[in-house]
Amino acid sequence: MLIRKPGDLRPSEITPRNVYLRRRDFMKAASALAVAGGIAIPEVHAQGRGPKLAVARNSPFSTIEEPTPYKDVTTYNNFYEFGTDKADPAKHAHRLKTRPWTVAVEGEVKRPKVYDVDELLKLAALEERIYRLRCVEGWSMVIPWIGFPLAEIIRQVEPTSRAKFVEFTTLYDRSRMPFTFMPVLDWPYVEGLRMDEALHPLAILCFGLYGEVLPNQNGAPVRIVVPWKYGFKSAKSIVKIRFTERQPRTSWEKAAPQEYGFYSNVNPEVDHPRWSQARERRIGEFLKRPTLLFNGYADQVAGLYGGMDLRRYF
Ligand SMILES: Nc1nc2c(c(=O)[nH]1)N[C@H]1C(S)=C(S)[C@@H](COP(=O)(O)O)O[C@H]1N2
Ligand SMILES: [Mo]
Repeated sequence: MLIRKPGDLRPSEITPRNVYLRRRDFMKAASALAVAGGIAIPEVHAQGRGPKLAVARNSPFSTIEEPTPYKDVTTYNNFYEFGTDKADPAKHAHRLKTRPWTVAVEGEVKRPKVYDVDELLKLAALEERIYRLRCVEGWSMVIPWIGFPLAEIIRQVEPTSRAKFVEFTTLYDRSRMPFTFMPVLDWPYVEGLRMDEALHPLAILCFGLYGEVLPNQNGAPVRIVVPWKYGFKSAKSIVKIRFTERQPRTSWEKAAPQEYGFYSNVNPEVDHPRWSQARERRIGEFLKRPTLLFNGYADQVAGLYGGMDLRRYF
């Protein structure tokens, strides 16, 4: 087994897709051998079901960690509009209608625009980014996302000098989202980033995973992925992107301000008031592993928070 030292994403860990593919071939060969020898090794990259999404280029930002199996990525989800159980989104999200779909980009910008999602999809070259996603509840996954930097769309709409934050509003459709009848959160689900966070090259607008369009339960047709923050910052099924002068009030902050801060950077040293954040369980693994500062992306993002007290701005 490959034992890795916990640490930051090092240049040696930045794997071009050809290496990832070679590793995949190796795994295939290994499982074929194992089958020949009578030992069953589960297919690492199970086939999905969605339409394919072509990836234009390799990303230098991918981790070489083994991706979590497709089945787990698409059946163990948080998407409270479809229920609070991990299995609920996969059961109920087929009710979401993802076309036609528009995303309004507005607020403190010189060129506000309502984008059709298919137009948005073509705005920049799609890349595969294999990122860790770490949920505040203590589990984590490694997912081959498909998207492009959020910065690409920010550039297009030309934010004014007053734009200090970006607010993401997600779909609120009572007729298709059965759990929005329950006051679990103040719907619609709203998340936010500071402008420099949104402009960071690791933050992506995401349309797919595992080479296919996003399954509904993972936030179709468009979501964000912000890999150094707890999973809830990665808002799904986005309908509005608004640039603001004031820090947006997010759904989770409204629900429990002492538990969920605006920043919510993954930080093993800052506990959630009800549990420790020091360790996490990678889905599919038995033993817990230490959680890394900024989810392992400290080399790239720590500079955004220079001089900030991360216990206060949690
Ligand atoms: N609209 C919306 N977005 C959401 C959520 C949600 O409940 N509603 N859950 C968040 C949480 S808590 C996590 S951990 C991630 C999970 O993403 P995944 O199911 O694709 O792994 O989505 C985030 N985005
Ligand atoms: Mo989460």
